[in-house]
Amino acid sequence: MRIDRRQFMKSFASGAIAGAGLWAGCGLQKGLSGSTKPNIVIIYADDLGFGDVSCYGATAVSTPNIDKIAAQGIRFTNGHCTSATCTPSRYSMLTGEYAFRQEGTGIARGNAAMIIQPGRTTWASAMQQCGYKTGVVGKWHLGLGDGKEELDWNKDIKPGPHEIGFDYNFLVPATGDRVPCVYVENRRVVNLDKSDPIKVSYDEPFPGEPTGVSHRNELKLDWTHDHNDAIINGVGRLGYMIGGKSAIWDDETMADVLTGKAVDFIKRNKANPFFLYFATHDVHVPRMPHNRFKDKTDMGSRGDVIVQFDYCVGQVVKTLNELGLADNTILIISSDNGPVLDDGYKDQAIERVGSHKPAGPLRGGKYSAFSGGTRVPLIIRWPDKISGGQVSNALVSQVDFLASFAALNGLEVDCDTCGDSLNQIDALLGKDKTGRKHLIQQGRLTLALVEGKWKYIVPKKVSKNHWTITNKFIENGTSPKEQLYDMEADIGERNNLAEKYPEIVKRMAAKLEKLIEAGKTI
Ligand code: NG6
Ligand code: CA
Repeated sequence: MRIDRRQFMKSFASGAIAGAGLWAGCGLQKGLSGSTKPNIVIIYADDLGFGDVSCYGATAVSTPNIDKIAAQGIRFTNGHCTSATCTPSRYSMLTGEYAFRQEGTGIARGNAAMIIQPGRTTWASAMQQCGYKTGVVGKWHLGLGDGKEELDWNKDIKPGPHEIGFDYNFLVPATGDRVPCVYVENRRVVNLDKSDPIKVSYDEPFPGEPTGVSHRNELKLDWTHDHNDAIINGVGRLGYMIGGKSAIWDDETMADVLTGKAVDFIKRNKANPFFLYFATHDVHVPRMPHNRFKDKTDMGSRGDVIVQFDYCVGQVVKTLNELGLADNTILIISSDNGPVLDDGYKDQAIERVGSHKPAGPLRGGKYSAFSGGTRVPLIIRWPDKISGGQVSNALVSQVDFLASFAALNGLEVDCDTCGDSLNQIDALLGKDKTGRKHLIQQGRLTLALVEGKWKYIVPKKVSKNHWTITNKFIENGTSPKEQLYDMEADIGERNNLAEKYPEIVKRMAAKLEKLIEAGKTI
C-alpha cells in the first residue's frame, strides 16, 4: 500500500510544510524546515556479501552490532547495489543514474580523474540543499582532479567531493590495494612532508624501486595475481608510487582511523542535521585486520575483517547513543557489491572459508551478473519512525537513495542526470512491501533485468581469458544464450527457463532495451 506523501511528511515533521522554491539547475523544491529532520548515516561496506553477516544467516562469523541494528529496524532481503563492482555502484548511489549509461565508470585506477562532474546533483548535494551538513569518510574510488593533466598529489586535490556536495571529506582516494596509499582530507594529503613529494604512475615503474615481482620473497602478504607493482608496508599494490613516506597509511589501523573520523564528524555536527557517507575499507583486499581482531574467526583474515567491520558499526552506534541522536538518525548499512574470496592476495580466504557461504543462497559474487554480485545486505533503522524487527522483501535499490531521501525532506528530484532514482521512501521505511517494479543489475560483463519474480540476463559471449576482468573463482554469470530465472522458486539461479518461456524473455529483453534507450527509468 502506498501512503500519501504529504500525510507522511506531516506526521514526521510536526506540521512543517513544503515550500515552493525551485532549486536552480535541477528543479528540486525547497524542503521542510525545522529541527526534526533526521540525520542520515550510511555505513557502506566494501565487498560484503549477502551471506556474510549473522543476521543474514552466517554462522561462521558473528556480527552482533549489525544484527542489533537489524533487530531494531528493517532487514531487506531483496536489496541491491546497482553493480557488481565498486566504482559503478558508488557512482549510481551518489548520482541517481545507472552507471552503465556513462562511459568511464568502470573500476577506477588510483590516479583516475573525477568521474562525477562538479556541480552535478548528488545524494550529498540534495542533502546540503535540505540544510544538512554533509561528509564522506573512507573509500572514495570515484576519481579526483579534473583530468586535464596528471594529478599532483602534493598540491590542492580538486575537484573532489567538495565539488559535488560534501562539506567534509577524509578519503582513501581509490582502494586499499592501489596507490597512492595515503589519506586525503579536504583536498590535502594528510601528514605529507613537502620535502618528500609523492609521485604516482600506473604505466611505468619508478627506476630502481622494488616491486612485488622483484622483491616477492620479502613481502609480508604475497599476491596471487596482479598486486605486484609498488610495495607499500610490505604489501604489493596496483600501481607505482614513490615519496610521501610520512603520509603512508598503516593498513592495520585503517579501520580505527576511518571510524575515528566518522565519529568526529558526527560529534562536530550533533547540533544540526547531518548526512554521513561512511565507506569502510573492510572487507576489501588487502585484508589486514588490527591485532585485536586477528583469529576472531576460523576463516582467516577475511572473517576477521568482517568482525572488524562489525566493531566499526558498533562504534558509530555508540557515538549516536552517547549524543542522544540515535532515535532521530536514519542508519543504513549496506555494501557496494557482492563477495569475493581470492581478489589478488594469498590471504587464505578460499582455503579457510569452510562451510561459510559469503553470498548466502545466491549464485556468483563480485563481478558476476548472477545475483551474488549485486544483491547485498541492506538494513535501515530509524527508531523514531520505524518499528523494529521488520523483514522486508520489497525490491529496493541504492540508486533510489537520492530521490527517496530528498523526498523525505520535501525535495522532489527532477533532473536530467538522475532519472533512474525513484522516490521509494515508502519501501525504504517499510510502509510499502513491494518496492520497485523492476531494476537493472550490472555485472562486469553483462546486464540483467529484474522484474517481479523474473530475472533476465542479456546473452554475452566471452573469450576464454575473461577471468582477467572478472575472477576465475567466480562465475561471471554470462552465457551466449539468454537466461531467465524465477527468483522466487530458484533464488540460486540454477534453472534457466528461457526456452520454456520465450515470450517472457522477449518482453523483458525489449523492456531492458527501452529502459536503456530512454536514458532513465520509466
Ligand atoms: C580489480 C582488481 C581487484 C580489485 C578490484 C576493485 C585485478 C586483476 N583485480 O581490477 O583486486 O581491486 O579491481 O574492487 O587487478 S572494487 O571493489 O573496488 O571494485
Ligand atoms: Ca567493492
